[in-house]
Amino acid sequence: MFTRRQALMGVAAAAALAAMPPLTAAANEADIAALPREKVSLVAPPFVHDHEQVAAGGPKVMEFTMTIKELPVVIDDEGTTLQAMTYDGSIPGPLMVVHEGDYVELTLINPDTNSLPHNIDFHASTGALGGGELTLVNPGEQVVLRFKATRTGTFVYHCAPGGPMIPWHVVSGMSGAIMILPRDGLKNEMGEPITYDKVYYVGENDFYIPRDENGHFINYDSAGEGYGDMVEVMRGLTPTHVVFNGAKGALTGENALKAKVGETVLIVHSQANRDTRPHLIGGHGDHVWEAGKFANPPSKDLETWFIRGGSAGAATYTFLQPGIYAYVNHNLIEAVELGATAHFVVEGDWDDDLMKQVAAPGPIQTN
Ligand SMILES: [Cu+2]
Repeated sequence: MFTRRQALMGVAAAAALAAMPPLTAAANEADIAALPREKVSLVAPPFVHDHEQVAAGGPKVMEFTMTIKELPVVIDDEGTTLQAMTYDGSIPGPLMVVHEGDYVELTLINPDTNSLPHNIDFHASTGALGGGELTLVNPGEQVVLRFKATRTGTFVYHCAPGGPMIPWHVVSGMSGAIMILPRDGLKNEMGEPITYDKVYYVGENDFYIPRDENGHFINYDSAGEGYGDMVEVMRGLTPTHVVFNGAKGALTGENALKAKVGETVLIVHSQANRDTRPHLIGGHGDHVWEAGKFANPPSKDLETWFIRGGSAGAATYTFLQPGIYAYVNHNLIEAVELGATAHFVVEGDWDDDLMKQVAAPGPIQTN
Protein backbone atom coordinates (compact mmCIF):
# COMPACT_ATOMS: atom_id res chain seq x y z
CA MET A 1 0.00 0.00 0.00
CA PHE A 2 1.47 3.30 -1.04
CA THR A 3 0.97 6.53 0.78
CA ARG A 4 -0.34 9.37 -1.33
CA ARG A 5 3.09 10.97 -1.38
CA GLN A 6 4.81 7.72 -2.35
CA ALA A 7 2.26 7.30 -5.11
CA LEU A 8 2.90 10.80 -6.40
CA MET A 9 6.63 10.15 -6.41
CA GLY A 10 6.32 7.03 -8.53
CA VAL A 11 7.64 4.49 -6.04
CA ALA A 12 6.30 1.56 -8.04
CA ALA A 13 8.44 2.43 -11.03
CA ALA A 14 11.48 2.97 -8.84
CA ALA A 15 10.99 -0.48 -7.33
CA ALA A 16 10.64 -2.02 -10.78
CA LEU A 17 13.85 -0.30 -11.86
CA ALA A 18 15.75 -1.68 -8.87
CA ALA A 19 14.58 -5.21 -9.71
CA MET A 20 15.81 -5.10 -13.29
CA PRO A 21 18.29 -7.77 -14.39
CA PRO A 22 21.70 -6.49 -15.51
CA LEU A 23 21.84 -5.42 -19.12
CA THR A 24 23.88 -7.34 -21.62
CA ALA A 25 25.91 -5.30 -24.04
CA ALA A 26 24.62 -4.89 -27.55
CA ALA A 27 27.07 -6.19 -30.14
CA ASN A 28 26.64 -3.49 -32.69
CA GLU A 29 27.39 -0.22 -30.87
CA ALA A 30 30.14 0.55 -33.37
CA ASP A 31 27.75 -0.06 -36.25
CA ILE A 32 25.16 2.22 -34.69
CA ALA A 33 27.78 4.88 -34.02
CA ALA A 34 28.69 4.80 -37.71
CA LEU A 35 25.12 5.53 -38.83
CA PRO A 36 24.16 9.00 -39.99
CA ARG A 37 22.36 11.02 -37.35
CA GLU A 38 19.45 13.37 -37.97
CA LYS A 39 18.18 15.85 -35.42
CA VAL A 40 14.41 16.32 -35.65
CA SER A 41 12.62 19.43 -34.43
CA LEU A 42 9.23 18.37 -33.17
CA VAL A 43 6.15 20.49 -33.80
CA ALA A 44 2.93 20.70 -31.83
CA PRO A 45 -0.09 18.72 -33.05
CA PRO A 46 -2.13 18.68 -35.22
CA PHE A 47 0.95 19.45 -37.32
CA VAL A 48 3.77 17.02 -37.96
CA HIS A 49 7.47 17.64 -38.51
CA ASP A 50 8.87 17.43 -42.05
CA HIS A 51 9.75 13.90 -43.08
CA GLU A 52 10.34 11.74 -46.12
CA GLN A 53 7.53 9.31 -46.97
CA VAL A 54 9.99 7.03 -48.76
CA ALA A 55 13.37 6.84 -47.04
CA ALA A 56 16.09 8.15 -49.33
CA GLY A 57 18.88 6.07 -47.81
CA GLY A 58 19.65 3.52 -45.16
CA PRO A 59 18.80 3.57 -41.46
CA LYS A 60 19.70 6.57 -39.34
CA VAL A 61 19.79 7.49 -35.70
CA MET A 62 16.90 9.94 -35.38
CA GLU A 63 17.47 12.34 -32.50
CA PHE A 64 14.51 13.83 -30.65
CA THR A 65 14.30 15.99 -27.56
CA MET A 66 11.15 16.33 -25.49
CA THR A 67 10.69 18.48 -22.43
CA ILE A 68 8.01 17.45 -19.96
CA LYS A 69 5.90 20.42 -18.94
CA GLU A 70 3.43 20.49 -16.06
CA LEU A 71 1.14 23.40 -16.83
CA PRO A 72 -2.47 24.54 -16.59
CA VAL A 73 -4.51 23.96 -19.76
CA VAL A 74 -7.99 25.37 -20.38
CA ILE A 75 -10.00 22.45 -21.75
CA ASP A 76 -13.40 23.95 -22.61
CA ASP A 77 -15.12 27.24 -23.35
CA GLU A 78 -16.19 27.62 -19.71
CA GLY A 79 -12.59 28.11 -18.61
CA THR A 80 -12.27 24.74 -16.91
CA THR A 81 -8.59 24.29 -16.18
CA LEU A 82 -6.75 21.00 -16.05
CA GLN A 83 -3.43 20.99 -14.21
CA ALA A 84 -1.97 19.10 -17.13
CA MET A 85 1.15 17.00 -17.57
CA THR A 86 2.50 17.15 -21.09
CA TYR A 87 5.25 16.11 -23.43
CA ASP A 88 6.64 19.34 -24.90
CA GLY A 89 3.71 21.43 -23.66
CA SER A 90 0.97 20.03 -25.91
CA ILE A 91 -1.86 17.54 -25.49
CA PRO A 92 -1.21 15.16 -27.14
CA GLY A 93 2.58 15.20 -27.29
CA PRO A 94 4.14 15.67 -30.73
CA LEU A 95 3.92 13.00 -33.43
CA MET A 96 7.37 11.56 -34.08
CA VAL A 97 8.05 10.12 -37.55
CA VAL A 98 10.85 7.70 -38.46
CA HIS A 99 11.34 4.74 -40.81
CA GLU A 100 11.57 1.05 -40.08
CA GLY A 101 15.14 0.16 -39.10
CA ASP A 102 15.94 3.64 -37.81
CA TYR A 103 17.02 4.13 -34.23
CA VAL A 104 14.93 6.53 -32.17
CA GLU A 105 17.15 8.41 -29.72
CA LEU A 106 15.10 10.50 -27.33
CA THR A 107 16.43 12.97 -24.79
CA LEU A 108 13.65 13.31 -22.21
CA ILE A 109 13.98 16.34 -19.94
CA ASN A 110 12.08 16.81 -16.66
CA PRO A 111 12.86 20.41 -15.63
CA ASP A 112 13.25 21.25 -11.96
CA THR A 113 10.20 23.53 -12.26
CA ASN A 114 8.06 20.35 -12.44
CA SER A 115 6.87 18.62 -9.28
CA LEU A 116 6.57 14.97 -10.34
CA PRO A 117 8.69 12.14 -11.75
CA HIS A 118 7.76 11.08 -15.29
CA ASN A 119 8.89 8.60 -17.92
CA ILE A 120 7.89 7.33 -21.35
CA ASP A 121 6.55 3.96 -22.51
CA PHE A 122 6.80 3.56 -26.28
CA HIS A 123 4.38 0.93 -27.58
CA ALA A 124 6.61 0.82 -30.66
CA SER A 125 9.66 -0.34 -28.70
CA THR A 126 10.73 -3.71 -27.30
CA GLY A 127 11.67 -4.38 -23.69
CA ALA A 128 11.87 -2.63 -20.30
CA LEU A 129 8.18 -1.70 -20.16
CA GLY A 130 8.52 0.05 -23.51
CA GLY A 131 11.43 2.05 -22.14
CA GLY A 132 9.46 3.10 -19.08
CA GLU A 133 11.89 1.36 -16.74
CA LEU A 134 14.85 3.18 -18.25
CA THR A 135 13.43 6.69 -18.50
CA LEU A 136 12.04 7.58 -15.06
CA VAL A 137 13.30 11.10 -14.42
CA ASN A 138 12.80 13.24 -11.34
CA PRO A 139 12.42 17.00 -11.64
CA GLY A 140 15.84 18.39 -12.54
CA GLU A 141 16.94 15.28 -14.46
CA GLN A 142 17.16 14.17 -18.07
CA VAL A 143 17.64 10.76 -19.65
CA VAL A 144 18.51 9.48 -23.11
CA LEU A 145 16.78 6.37 -24.47
CA ARG A 146 17.54 4.66 -27.75
CA PHE A 147 15.32 2.02 -29.32
CA LYS A 148 15.23 0.38 -32.70
CA ALA A 149 12.12 0.94 -34.80
CA THR A 150 11.52 -2.68 -35.79
CA ARG A 151 7.79 -2.61 -36.54
CA THR A 152 5.96 -0.25 -38.84
CA GLY A 153 2.81 1.62 -37.96
CA THR A 154 1.39 4.27 -35.69
CA PHE A 155 1.96 3.59 -31.99
CA VAL A 156 1.06 5.40 -28.79
CA TYR A 157 3.64 6.59 -26.28
CA HIS A 158 2.62 7.60 -22.78
CA CYS A 159 3.84 8.26 -19.28
CA ALA A 160 3.80 5.23 -16.98
CA PRO A 161 5.59 6.05 -13.74
CA GLY A 162 4.07 3.15 -11.81
CA GLY A 163 0.92 2.14 -9.96
CA PRO A 164 -1.89 4.66 -9.73
CA MET A 165 0.37 7.27 -11.32
CA ILE A 166 -0.04 5.56 -14.71
CA PRO A 167 -3.70 6.31 -15.46
CA TRP A 168 -3.51 9.67 -13.68
CA HIS A 169 -0.60 10.92 -15.80
CA VAL A 170 -2.24 9.60 -18.97
CA VAL A 171 -5.60 11.27 -18.33
CA SER A 172 -3.73 14.42 -17.32
CA GLY A 173 -2.36 14.68 -20.87
CA MET A 174 0.80 12.56 -21.06
CA SER A 175 0.44 10.67 -24.30
CA GLY A 176 1.38 11.05 -27.92
CA ALA A 177 2.25 8.89 -30.91
CA ILE A 178 5.08 7.81 -33.17
CA MET A 179 4.70 6.80 -36.82
CA ILE A 180 7.18 4.30 -38.17
CA LEU A 181 6.90 4.27 -41.95
CA PRO A 182 8.03 1.38 -44.14
CA ARG A 183 11.31 2.44 -45.79
CA ASP A 184 9.57 2.32 -49.18
CA GLY A 185 6.49 4.16 -47.94
CA LEU A 186 2.83 3.27 -47.47
CA LYS A 187 1.09 0.70 -49.68
CA ASN A 188 -2.53 0.15 -50.61
CA GLU A 189 -4.32 -3.18 -50.33
CA MET A 190 -2.72 -4.28 -53.63
CA GLY A 191 0.77 -3.50 -52.37
CA GLU A 192 1.02 -0.44 -54.62
CA PRO A 193 2.61 2.75 -53.26
CA ILE A 194 0.39 5.49 -51.89
CA THR A 195 1.43 8.92 -50.74
CA TYR A 196 -0.19 11.75 -48.84
CA ASP A 197 -0.16 15.50 -49.48
CA LYS A 198 -0.72 16.44 -45.87
CA VAL A 199 -0.63 14.70 -42.52
CA TYR A 200 -2.51 15.72 -39.39
CA TYR A 201 -2.21 14.20 -35.95
CA VAL A 202 -5.37 14.13 -33.84
CA GLY A 203 -4.89 12.96 -30.27
CA GLU A 204 -8.07 12.20 -28.37
CA ASN A 205 -8.19 12.50 -24.60
CA ASP A 206 -10.75 11.65 -21.95
CA PHE A 207 -10.61 13.95 -18.94
CA TYR A 208 -12.11 13.41 -15.48
CA ILE A 209 -12.55 16.81 -13.83
CA PRO A 210 -13.98 16.82 -10.29
CA ARG A 211 -17.00 19.01 -9.51
CA ASP A 212 -17.80 21.03 -6.41
CA GLU A 213 -21.02 20.66 -4.40
CA ASN A 214 -22.78 22.99 -6.89
CA GLY A 215 -21.78 20.85 -9.85
CA HIS A 216 -19.12 23.26 -11.13
CA PHE A 217 -15.77 21.99 -12.28
CA ILE A 218 -13.02 22.60 -9.73
CA ASN A 219 -9.84 24.38 -10.79
CA TYR A 220 -6.92 23.22 -8.65
CA ASP A 221 -3.66 25.08 -8.08
CA SER A 222 -1.52 22.08 -8.90
CA ALA A 223 -1.88 18.55 -10.27
CA GLY A 224 -1.07 17.03 -6.89
CA GLU A 225 -3.79 19.02 -5.15
CA GLY A 226 -6.46 17.55 -7.42
CA TYR A 227 -5.12 13.98 -7.42
CA GLY A 228 -7.41 12.40 -4.82
CA ASP A 229 -10.59 13.96 -6.21
CA MET A 230 -9.67 13.09 -9.78
CA VAL A 231 -9.06 9.44 -8.96
CA GLU A 232 -12.59 9.24 -7.58
CA VAL A 233 -14.00 10.59 -10.86
CA MET A 234 -11.70 8.31 -12.88
CA ARG A 235 -13.01 5.23 -11.05
CA GLY A 236 -16.51 6.06 -12.31
CA LEU A 237 -15.18 5.56 -15.86
CA THR A 238 -17.36 8.43 -17.07
CA PRO A 239 -15.29 11.21 -18.58
CA THR A 240 -16.38 14.81 -18.13
CA HIS A 241 -14.62 15.79 -21.37
CA VAL A 242 -13.65 13.83 -24.48
CA VAL A 243 -11.61 16.15 -26.66
CA PHE A 244 -9.26 16.32 -29.60
CA ASN A 245 -5.91 18.03 -29.07
CA GLY A 246 -6.38 18.93 -25.45
CA ALA A 247 -9.50 21.08 -25.45
CA LYS A 248 -13.04 21.34 -26.70
CA GLY A 249 -12.83 23.35 -29.94
CA ALA A 250 -9.05 22.96 -30.30
CA LEU A 251 -9.47 21.92 -33.95
CA THR A 252 -12.49 23.99 -35.00
CA GLY A 253 -13.00 27.60 -36.11
CA GLU A 254 -9.66 29.33 -36.73
CA ASN A 255 -7.86 26.13 -35.80
CA ALA A 256 -9.77 23.93 -38.23
CA LEU A 257 -7.69 21.53 -40.31
CA LYS A 258 -7.21 22.70 -43.90
CA ALA A 259 -7.22 20.81 -47.18
CA LYS A 260 -8.00 21.28 -50.87
CA VAL A 261 -10.15 19.23 -53.22
CA GLY A 262 -7.91 16.57 -54.73
CA GLU A 263 -5.50 16.48 -51.79
CA THR A 264 -4.89 13.24 -49.95
CA VAL A 265 -4.71 13.72 -46.20
CA LEU A 266 -3.31 11.19 -43.76
CA ILE A 267 -4.98 11.43 -40.36
CA VAL A 268 -3.23 9.78 -37.44
CA HIS A 269 -5.60 9.36 -34.50
CA SER A 270 -4.47 8.19 -31.06
CA GLN A 271 -6.29 7.36 -27.85
CA ALA A 272 -4.02 6.21 -25.04
CA ASN A 273 -6.76 5.23 -22.61
CA ARG A 274 -10.17 4.59 -24.11
CA ASP A 275 -11.81 3.25 -27.27
CA THR A 276 -12.94 5.65 -29.96
CA ARG A 277 -14.45 5.61 -33.41
CA PRO A 278 -13.39 8.34 -35.83
CA HIS A 279 -15.80 9.34 -38.57
CA LEU A 280 -15.46 12.05 -41.23
CA ILE A 281 -18.96 13.44 -41.82
CA GLY A 282 -19.46 13.73 -45.58
CA GLY A 283 -16.30 11.79 -46.37
CA HIS A 284 -14.72 8.39 -45.80
CA GLY A 285 -11.59 6.55 -44.88
CA ASP A 286 -10.16 5.61 -48.29
CA HIS A 287 -7.40 3.47 -46.78
CA VAL A 288 -7.61 2.78 -43.08
CA TRP A 289 -5.18 1.03 -40.81
CA GLU A 290 -7.57 0.75 -37.89
CA ALA A 291 -4.99 -0.84 -35.66
CA GLY A 292 -2.36 1.43 -37.19
CA LYS A 293 0.09 -1.27 -38.27
CA PHE A 294 1.35 -0.95 -41.84
CA ALA A 295 2.38 -4.61 -42.16
CA ASN A 296 -1.35 -5.30 -42.54
CA PRO A 297 -3.18 -4.22 -45.69
CA PRO A 298 -5.43 -1.22 -45.17
CA SER A 299 -9.19 -1.52 -45.08
CA LYS A 300 -11.01 0.32 -47.87
CA ASP A 301 -13.87 2.81 -47.96
CA LEU A 302 -14.71 2.79 -44.27
CA GLU A 303 -17.47 4.99 -42.89
CA THR A 304 -16.25 4.79 -39.29
CA TRP A 305 -13.17 3.13 -37.88
CA PHE A 306 -12.31 1.82 -34.49
CA ILE A 307 -9.29 2.90 -32.49
CA ARG A 308 -8.68 0.68 -29.49
CA GLY A 309 -7.81 2.46 -26.27
CA GLY A 310 -4.01 2.33 -26.07
CA SER A 311 -3.39 2.54 -29.79
CA ALA A 312 -3.12 4.87 -32.75
CA GLY A 313 -4.72 4.33 -36.14
CA ALA A 314 -4.16 5.94 -39.52
CA ALA A 315 -6.48 6.76 -42.40
CA THR A 316 -6.08 8.43 -45.78
CA TYR A 317 -8.79 10.38 -47.52
CA THR A 318 -8.71 12.26 -50.81
CA PHE A 319 -11.16 15.15 -50.54
CA LEU A 320 -13.59 15.30 -53.46
CA GLN A 321 -15.86 18.19 -52.45
CA PRO A 322 -15.26 21.59 -50.85
CA GLY A 323 -16.89 22.65 -47.62
CA ILE A 324 -16.69 22.07 -43.90
CA TYR A 325 -16.39 18.48 -42.78
CA ALA A 326 -16.78 17.55 -39.14
CA TYR A 327 -14.34 14.86 -38.03
CA VAL A 328 -15.83 13.30 -34.93
CA ASN A 329 -15.80 10.47 -32.48
CA HIS A 330 -19.03 8.86 -33.70
CA ASN A 331 -20.29 8.33 -30.23
CA LEU A 332 -22.16 11.54 -30.99
CA ILE A 333 -22.70 12.34 -27.34
CA GLU A 334 -18.93 12.40 -26.92
CA ALA A 335 -18.60 14.42 -30.14
CA VAL A 336 -21.19 17.08 -29.43
CA GLU A 337 -21.67 17.18 -25.67
CA LEU A 338 -18.18 16.27 -24.47
CA GLY A 339 -16.04 17.87 -27.18
CA ALA A 340 -14.66 15.24 -29.58
CA THR A 341 -15.18 17.23 -32.78
CA ALA A 342 -12.70 18.69 -35.26
CA HIS A 343 -13.40 20.47 -38.53
CA PHE A 344 -11.76 20.20 -41.93
CA VAL A 345 -12.19 23.27 -44.13
CA VAL A 346 -11.77 22.17 -47.73
CA GLU A 347 -11.37 24.56 -50.67
CA GLY A 348 -12.09 23.72 -54.29
CA ASP A 349 -14.84 23.26 -56.82
CA TRP A 350 -18.11 21.50 -56.07
CA ASP A 351 -18.88 18.37 -58.09
CA ASP A 352 -22.58 18.24 -59.01
CA ASP A 353 -22.16 14.68 -60.20
CA LEU A 354 -21.36 13.49 -56.69
CA MET A 355 -24.10 15.58 -55.04
CA LYS A 356 -26.59 18.22 -56.05
CA GLN A 357 -29.56 19.79 -54.36
CA VAL A 358 -32.07 19.10 -57.12
CA ALA A 359 -34.81 21.20 -55.51
CA ALA A 360 -34.30 23.65 -52.67
CA PRO A 361 -36.52 23.37 -49.58
CA GLY A 362 -39.95 24.80 -50.37
CA PRO A 363 -43.64 24.23 -49.79
CA ILE A 364 -44.85 20.66 -50.04
CA GLN A 365 -46.32 20.27 -53.53
CA THR A 366 -49.78 18.83 -53.97
CA ASN A 367 -51.12 17.60 -57.28
CU1 LIG B 1 4.14 11.58 -16.16
